[in-house]
Amino acid sequence: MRAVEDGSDQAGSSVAASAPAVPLDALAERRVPERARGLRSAGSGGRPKVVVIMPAYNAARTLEQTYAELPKDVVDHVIVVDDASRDDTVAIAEQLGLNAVVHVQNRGYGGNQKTCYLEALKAGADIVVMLHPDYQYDSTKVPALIEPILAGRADVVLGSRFLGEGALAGGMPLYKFLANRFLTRVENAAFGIELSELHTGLRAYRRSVLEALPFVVNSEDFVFDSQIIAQCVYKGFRIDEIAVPTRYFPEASSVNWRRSIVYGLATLRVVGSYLLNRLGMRRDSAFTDTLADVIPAYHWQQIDRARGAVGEACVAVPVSA
Ligand SMILES: Nc1nc2c(ncn2[C@@H]2O[C@H](COP(=O)(O)OP(=O)(O)O)[C@@H](O)[C@H]2O)c(=O)[nH]1
Ligand SMILES: [Mg+2]
Repeated sequence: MRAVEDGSDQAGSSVAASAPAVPLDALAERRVPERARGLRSAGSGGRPKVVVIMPAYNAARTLEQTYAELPKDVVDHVIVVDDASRDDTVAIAEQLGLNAVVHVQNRGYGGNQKTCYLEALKAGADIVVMLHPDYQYDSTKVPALIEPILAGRADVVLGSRFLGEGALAGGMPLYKFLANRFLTRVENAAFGIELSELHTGLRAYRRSVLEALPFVVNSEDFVFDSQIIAQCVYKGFRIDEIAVPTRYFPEASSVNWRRSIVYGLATLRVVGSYLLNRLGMRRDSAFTDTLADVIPAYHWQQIDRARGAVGEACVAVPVSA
């Protein structure tokens, strides 16, 4: 277990001291993935390394069950980031033998994901799967979730609660159902995509997607999820989806209607900002920067070195927005 103060990994200074220096012009380079390319072997058994990250907050009662159902044969590593929970989330993670990173202060769901992705990249992930540890999503679907990335057909895959059996059947409250449908429709129209759900807590990202996005400048709150989708679309990454059953029960949902409204309005603002940037009326660095542009060289070196050891190739080419 390690403690981090601000989402930035404080551990491993001795490792960094021995790290090879990265040329400054390489840091400034815009890194864009060679999308059509498949992934090189890196995980166990000669396949890409799959790292599951769980942004946890008061997940003690559901973490074990969520982890138990994860197909271990396709998952190489699990990282739990605890956002200063008030329950035994960290103790449970340790009992399960999971790599736990613990914030010293509560930062919020977006802040939690920032730590999750930085840790996963430093751990050498080729594919990063975000899974909420609240047992809401069927984690047995992870192999199907990563398949489009492995096959080279997609860069991001979302586990949709609106395909298949449907979210209402799984117990999603009607107001969340309607709000989700409305927001997804607005986003689809603005982004020029056709997906059934953009607000899911089960997602898979190709490594190079996370490297290409300045996600650490995003919100510390729930709207992080909408921002990262808008950034993916802006940079031309291909987003696919699969059906994932959902389960609603008290521990699986802490977001009440008031926070949902804040989230909805913030998402509409993200859509507006995307459109202004797309139409050339504004130029926000949140859409144009890469991860290397916004994090200290200390952290980028660790990420860069982890990819150099295992990951897919990145080539310096103009962004196709
Ligand atoms: N870091 C952090 N995570 C939170 C907070 N509140 C909820 N979460 C996490 O955010 C995720 C989504 O929240 P949840 O209440 O399940 O939303 P819903 O299922 O969409 O209604 C869950 O994994 C929670 O653990 C918070 O204040 N901080
Ligand atoms: Mg939930």
